[in-house]
Amino acid sequence: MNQPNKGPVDPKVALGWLHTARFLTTAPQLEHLPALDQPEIAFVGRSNAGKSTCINTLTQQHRLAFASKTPGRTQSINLFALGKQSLTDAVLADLPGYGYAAVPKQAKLRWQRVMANYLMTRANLRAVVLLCDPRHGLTELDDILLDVIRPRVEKGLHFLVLLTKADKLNRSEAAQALSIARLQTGGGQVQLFSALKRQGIEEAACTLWDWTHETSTAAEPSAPPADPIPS
Ligand SMILES: Nc1nc2c(ncn2[C@@H]2O[C@H](COP(=O)(O)OP(=O)(O)OP(=O)(O)O)[C@@H](O)[C@H]2O)c(=O)[nH]1
Ligand SMILES: [Mg+2]
Repeated sequence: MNQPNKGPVDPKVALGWLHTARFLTTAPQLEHLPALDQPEIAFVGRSNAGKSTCINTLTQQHRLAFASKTPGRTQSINLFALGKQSLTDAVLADLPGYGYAAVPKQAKLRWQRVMANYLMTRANLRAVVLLCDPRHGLTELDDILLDVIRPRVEKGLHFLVLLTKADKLNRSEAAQALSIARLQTGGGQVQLFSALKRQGIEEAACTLWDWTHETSTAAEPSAPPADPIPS
């Protein structure tokens, strides 16, 4: 997949690259995650927002990530390797969702600490994709997440909000959801996405490709100095 770093990437190239995704590892705790050199893209968001479905849609694989009607399906950090012929050039991370009411308080707090630590300290983290069901909008927990990553975004961490399940919105609701999310993220990159109607897939695929195939002159987000929160 040697695409020169000039001009926008052909969506077919980006989708072909994403289709190479394969399971790498799963880790219930941060310390179980392998240290990797390849750029990593984390999919985060409230429980049931559609993170796992989004990964399956972008990689054009039905059962790569576990998706389910039952919120809280993803319980560990799952990593998927990308790149042709087993030459990994990027990694996708599917994270458990937050905000699921039925989870006991202690487990919620534990997971919030694990995720905050992951987002603050994961050295190879290149980008964060925040998935948000626009019928609920960005919630308080999403705002906390935005606060956690803000210092790294200022240092070059890429960030995209995907408004999922866009098939459930009519045209004017979609336009309104887009402008609200843009306001809430301070003019950040936001787009609509629907796994069901296959909307926004090429756009998102090209963004992911661009993030991980930057020219060497592009600013590389450096590992942050942040100390982990004690668990
Ligand atoms: N209508 C519609 N439903 C979707 C879409 N994407 C996901 N869903 C549904 O939303 C539910 C949750 O999807 P998941 O992908 O498991 O959500 P998740 O964010 O990974 O959830 P957790 O792992 O619990 O955090 C499933 O029933 C999906 O079929 C979409 O684009 N449109
Ligand atoms: Mg999931």
